[in-house]
Amino acid sequence: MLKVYGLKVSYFTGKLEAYLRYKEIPYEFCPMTARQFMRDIPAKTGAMQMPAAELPDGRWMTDTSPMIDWFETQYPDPPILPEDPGQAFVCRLIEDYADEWLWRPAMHYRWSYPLSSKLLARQISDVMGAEIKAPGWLKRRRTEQRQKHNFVDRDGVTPATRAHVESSYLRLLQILETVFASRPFLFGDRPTLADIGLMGPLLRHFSMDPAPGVIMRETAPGVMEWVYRMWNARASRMSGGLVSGIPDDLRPLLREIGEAHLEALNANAAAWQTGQTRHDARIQDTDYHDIQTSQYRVWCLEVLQARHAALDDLTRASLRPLLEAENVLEPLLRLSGVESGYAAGKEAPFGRSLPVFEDIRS
Ligand SMILES: N[C@@H](CCC(=O)N[C@@H](CS)C(=O)NCC(=O)O)C(=O)O
Repeated sequence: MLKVYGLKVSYFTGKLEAYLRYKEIPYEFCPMTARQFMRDIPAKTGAMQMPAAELPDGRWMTDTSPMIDWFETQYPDPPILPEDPGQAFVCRLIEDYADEWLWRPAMHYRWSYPLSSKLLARQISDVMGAEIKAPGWLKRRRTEQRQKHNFVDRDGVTPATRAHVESSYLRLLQILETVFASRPFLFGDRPTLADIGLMGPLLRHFSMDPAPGVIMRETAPGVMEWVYRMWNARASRMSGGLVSGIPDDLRPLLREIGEAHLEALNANAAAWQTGQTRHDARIQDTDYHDIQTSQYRVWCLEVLQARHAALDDLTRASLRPLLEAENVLEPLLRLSGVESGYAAGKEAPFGRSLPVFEDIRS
């Protein structure tokens, strides 16, 4: 059987599990130990990251976006991407925003608030550190320090940016609360890749962690309901269809993707092109400083541009007014010649994968 190595509190493990459960692809969940995370998994996949999966034929995979694309080739029915290529492209934008942009508020809410960080440090170190011979309090303290240092302090979250980081989450809740008041999933009566992508941050962090969880329960119960509806969704029990086109209530989400996520991808890619390992970014009038430049995220922009270029002329033309009006098209196409140099990118999810951040300090 397929084996999935990860943690029950992990962002990307949650995204992959939501997908496998929905598609009813059987798998065995294997809690990841520190030794596997730091030694065995990087040796198999090239990246110290979770989840990683081992196929029954012995091949290893990592990186949820190409993994899901590969699973779709093996289990095509029902497809997770809408048949309408315009909707499918918007799903890709939402997945990328969920994977890369929402990471910062998710990590901030988890590791900046002691209410969350004490609980999560215990949950993580109890599983990952089970084999490490050290006092529990020390393992928990090191977990808390490592995560806050790498994913909050070194990711541009400061007293000056904190309000903006949090406003991203609060805006998303408002947008989605409106969407789920009128239909069960983002594009209609059944899930698509957009729902799966959002499960990473919304299931494993925002709904489950104490600090953002209480905000979701109190201000966006419809989103909380969607989280568990998605977790319980099974393709064989779904009969509904999708809406046609891009519903108007998704426009504010597209605007957020254009103004926040694509701006961040552009600042990162521009820094990559000029060889800066850390960079600044101005996002929705907030100045972020000293963010780690990520080769992986250059690849994200390269892939989104390539997907947009690969759309048929009619679809590209019909999406254009919407993408222009919501400030998506200009930042999507701003940089030409985006080249991540991710040599094994075409082999993903197999081959040597790239982690999102390469400079992680323990
Ligand atoms: N692009 C990867 C990202 C995976 C990822 O970043 N996973 C996080 C945990 S949810 C991780 O392992 N981060 C490295 C670390 O914590 O050191 C994917 O989609 O699977």
